[in-house]
Amino acid sequence: MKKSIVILGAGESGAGAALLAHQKGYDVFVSDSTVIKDQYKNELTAAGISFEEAHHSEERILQADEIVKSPGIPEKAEIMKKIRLQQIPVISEIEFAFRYIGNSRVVAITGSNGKTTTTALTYHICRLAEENCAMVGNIGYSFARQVAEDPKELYVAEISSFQLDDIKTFRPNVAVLTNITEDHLDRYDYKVENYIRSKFRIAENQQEGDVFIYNLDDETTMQYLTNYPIKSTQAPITMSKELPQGAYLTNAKMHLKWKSEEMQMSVSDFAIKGKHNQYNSMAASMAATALDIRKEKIREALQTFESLEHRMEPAGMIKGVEFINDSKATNVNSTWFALESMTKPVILILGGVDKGNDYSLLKELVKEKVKAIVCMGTDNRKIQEAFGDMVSLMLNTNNAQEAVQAAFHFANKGDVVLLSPACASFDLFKNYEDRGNQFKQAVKNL
Ligand code: UMA
Ligand code: ADP
Repeated sequence: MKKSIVILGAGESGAGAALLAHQKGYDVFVSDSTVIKDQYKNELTAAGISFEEAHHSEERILQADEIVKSPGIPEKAEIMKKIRLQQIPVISEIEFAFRYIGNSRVVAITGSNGKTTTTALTYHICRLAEENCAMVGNIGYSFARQVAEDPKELYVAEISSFQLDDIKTFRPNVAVLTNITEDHLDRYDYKVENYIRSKFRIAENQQEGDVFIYNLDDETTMQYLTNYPIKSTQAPITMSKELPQGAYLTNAKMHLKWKSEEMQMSVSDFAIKGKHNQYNSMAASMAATALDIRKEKIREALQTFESLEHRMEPAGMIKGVEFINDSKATNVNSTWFALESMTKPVILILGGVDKGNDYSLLKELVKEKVKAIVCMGTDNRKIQEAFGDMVSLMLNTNNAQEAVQAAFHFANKGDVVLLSPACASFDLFKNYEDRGNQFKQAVKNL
């Protein structure tokens, strides 16, 4: 008899998993608690996959041999509680995709910040080196869909903690942990240890011949590293000392050392700027080196990589006031790096959905660099409490147009208006892209 699999959630992840499961001969049923987007519904219909929408029919779901859970579904969802009670095996979509990759290799990149940039840069290097590769995962394109529709010899995968939560055998040849700072605590019972454990699972199934890249300068990573048994070869990155093996940066020069290979490159040749991007460039170069990609290719790729939309993206200059769109900064740490890289007085647009933020981490930089804060969210109390006594100019707004106009009003020639909200966007916007786009449009409207 065919093994029956239920896919929970019919977004990008669920639709991809359904296509792969169907192709591999499972008896597939897809269930989504809300109305499924047309794009995915059409795909499922065309493939002849049965599905339901706007509710989860418990009886049918609880008969499954195995469940593939979409990453956005929390454990506290009623249906998940019942599935756990019945002890039905649950896996994530990346685990399911991994089952069918054959001999292909995987570079998996996780961390609280810098995942997308490091993934896109690693992929850029791999493509330039003419690897047969694809970029998948949290970046927006389902790993399972790629495996079903266009399998490759190498997958460069951005992996979120949600996706790691239900892995069993997922074993990347190269794993990257960019850094760990508090994020998504709402999904981890507000216990940072749970979130940290989930991040370290990226290396859980690795073996000796695999490579684990992590940031020696990241306090949390270093504090917890020895708590987890890691069998793979470690390749740290750092800006604080020289290393016999790994990547380090001293006197504005990156050094890569791996086996008998050595490479040096001036950071002024990196296409993407800022200290955080130097870390991302080191991590991506180290990952490429671990894949045996030639240093000439790495060098060329680092020089030609274009920065990504909504991440410290230049959004215009009006009457000498510069505008920067860092809408992707959805937690305090990423806003810290954005502020750290500022060299002009800043009008900061902050706010949105707070995921348990500790704003005290920003206080020193705010005191030093920020002359006004424009709050853009439905509930701005925490921001006002945190910075009210150090920034005299503060204003509440509840849309991008108002926020940009207020920020421009506060700004003088030579200042910079920085949208780096430290919060998720769902109170006022569809997602961070929508927030960034509305910000850019509002700048154009000035
Ligand atoms: N749903 C149910 N039952 C529930 C709750 C939700 O059926 O109880 C349904 C929803 O109605 C919806 C579907 O589940 O139709 C959505 O699933 P999802 O939220 O997992 O979203 P996908 O479209 O499958 O996208 C997911 C990732 N989303 C999340 O982790 C929230 C995407 O990352 C990823 O690109 C995609 O898989 C492919 O791998 C997005 C993201 O926001 C970009 N990630 C977070 C982040 O980066 O901070 C982790
Ligand atoms: P992620 O995919 O993990 O959210 P991104 O590469 O999209 O990360 O970057 C999101 C934001 O985080 C950027 O706009 C930038 O402000 C900040 N950021 C990027 N890389 C790092 C890093 N290595 N350390 C800290 N912050 C970073």
